[in-house]
Amino acid sequence: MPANLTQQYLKAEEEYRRATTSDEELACLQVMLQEIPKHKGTDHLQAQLKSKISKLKKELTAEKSSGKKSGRGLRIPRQGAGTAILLGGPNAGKSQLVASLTHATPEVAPYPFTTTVPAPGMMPFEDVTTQLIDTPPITPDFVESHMFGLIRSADLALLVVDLGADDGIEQCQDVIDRLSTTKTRLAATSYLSEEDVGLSFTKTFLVANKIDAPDADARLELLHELCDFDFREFVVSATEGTGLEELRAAIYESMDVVRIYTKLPTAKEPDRDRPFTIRRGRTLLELAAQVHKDYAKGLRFARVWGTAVHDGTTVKGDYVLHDRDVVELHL
Ligand SMILES: Nc1nc2c(ncn2[C@@H]2O[C@H](COP(=O)(O)OP(=O)(O)O)[C@@H](O)[C@H]2O)c(=O)[nH]1
Ligand SMILES: [Mg+2]
Repeated sequence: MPANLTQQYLKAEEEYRRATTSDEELACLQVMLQEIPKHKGTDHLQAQLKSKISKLKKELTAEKSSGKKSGRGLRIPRQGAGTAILLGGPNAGKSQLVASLTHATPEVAPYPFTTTVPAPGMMPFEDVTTQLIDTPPITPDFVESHMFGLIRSADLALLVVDLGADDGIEQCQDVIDRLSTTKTRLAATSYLSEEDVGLSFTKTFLVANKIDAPDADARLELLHELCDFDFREFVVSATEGTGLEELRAAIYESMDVVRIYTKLPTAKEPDRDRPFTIRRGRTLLELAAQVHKDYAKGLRFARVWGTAVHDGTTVKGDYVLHDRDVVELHL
């Protein structure tokens, strides 16, 4: 990591990874280029940023003149606190997991390739929801090109291993191997490569599924012997529900957001039903912009009730929000 990267740079980098449109990507890269400290040590990174920007600009111009979107493929709009994408070989239980964790009803079947297109579902946790994306299997010879964009922009990947079949471990290793030949890879935490801004790593949990199946324990032991993953591991049964509540909480925590309840100055109580979620460490100004695009400009101050301040404290735009803050915006 080059020294002295500013907060703005790091924030733009994080948003670049999570961008779901070319316009968003371009805007983030431009901030990164503007914010990067200009010295010898960052020459390489500066050059990379410039070339990415000019490539994206060309793509966008081509898109505009041809009137059709480039081949970036499928984009699924973000919803809820964040996005986790399920990955794995055929029959690992990805669709069953999405069904068990959400109210979605994907097709679950005892034969491979039942899921043909990525499909989102919303997973509730306490009073918020997180988006889960069910996907077709990744195999050594095939992965849909639109999967890469989805994996890069996800906050978390769930790599599902089938403990119910002897080839489950191999199929899981195949997913890692297939991705390791591309610029979209899995890791214990999310980050962009220092040497190559195009090389992106998505935070991953290993989800060992079907622990209820005969010989599943032995396969789990074998998995530990054969693979030296550093992913956090969850052992579950999607059909029986074993381990799912721990997984659900960990998925939500990985989104790294805080919940904010907004309240009108005239109201006695905040809206407790649907909190806003915003990345941990972000400020009041960013919340205002999320509530309404005009609010960030018009914000004068806010009053906050929460754990970090005395009840009703008056704060400015730079106030860092805390989980479960009640915020009254004054415009
Ligand atoms: N025993 C057992 N079977 C499961 C479990 N989860 C999924 N399955 C079965 O595995 C098969 C494939 O599941 P599916 O969700 O379609 O797999 P996908 O291809 O990864 O989406 C189905 O027959 C499921 O009923 C589980 O936890 N335990
Ligand atoms: Mg499926």
